Amino acid sequence: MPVTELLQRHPEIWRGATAHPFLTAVRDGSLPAGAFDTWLVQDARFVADLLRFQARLLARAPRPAQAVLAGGLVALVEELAWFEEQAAARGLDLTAPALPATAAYAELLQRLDAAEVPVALTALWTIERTYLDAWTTALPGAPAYREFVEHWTVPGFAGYVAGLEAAADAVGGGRDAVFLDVVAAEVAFWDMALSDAAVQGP
Ligand code: HMH
Repeated sequence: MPVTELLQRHPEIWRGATAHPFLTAVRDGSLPAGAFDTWLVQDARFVADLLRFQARLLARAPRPAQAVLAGGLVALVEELAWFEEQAAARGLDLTAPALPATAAYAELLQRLDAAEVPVALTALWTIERTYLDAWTTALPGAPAYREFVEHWTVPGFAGYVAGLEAAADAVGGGRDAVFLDVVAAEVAFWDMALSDAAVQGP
């Protein structure tokens, strides 16, 4: 099954991850700065976890998938530097501990090291396609958050997601179970940012 068929098979679950209240609040500007900051700090951790997962996946990926995975790794390293700049500009501490949803997502990625390549590639495509569609929902984004909305909606990122789709399809990806696991982790991640009382204060 082509991986994009998963989106049609699970439309409501997909909507939950890509039209989440976090994103509509990024669009209309009603998102509290504390919720955004929580997301930013936790997402920087997630990207570091993703970089490790993807590096290990590259090491065992078939030849045709290597170029897109390697290109993605370089982009993730640049993204980490970008997160560091954004955090510094906002006065955020990137060494803050992982919140439960971030830790659970890291555990999912670690479990996927033991999954066969088609499953792991389906997971990676789902991870990135979620962000492409989610931030597209937030377009054009309130001025305070616009740079972030643009980051994950530029043509280059859409092209990367298309490359991952081709790589997953070439090895017979399109597995429901891992798709659902990743989408659930994405919903939990947005939920975490909205509900982090410690950052939002009283
Ligand atoms: C939680 N999912 C999450 N963070 C990200 N940065 C992406 C996906 C895309 O890399």
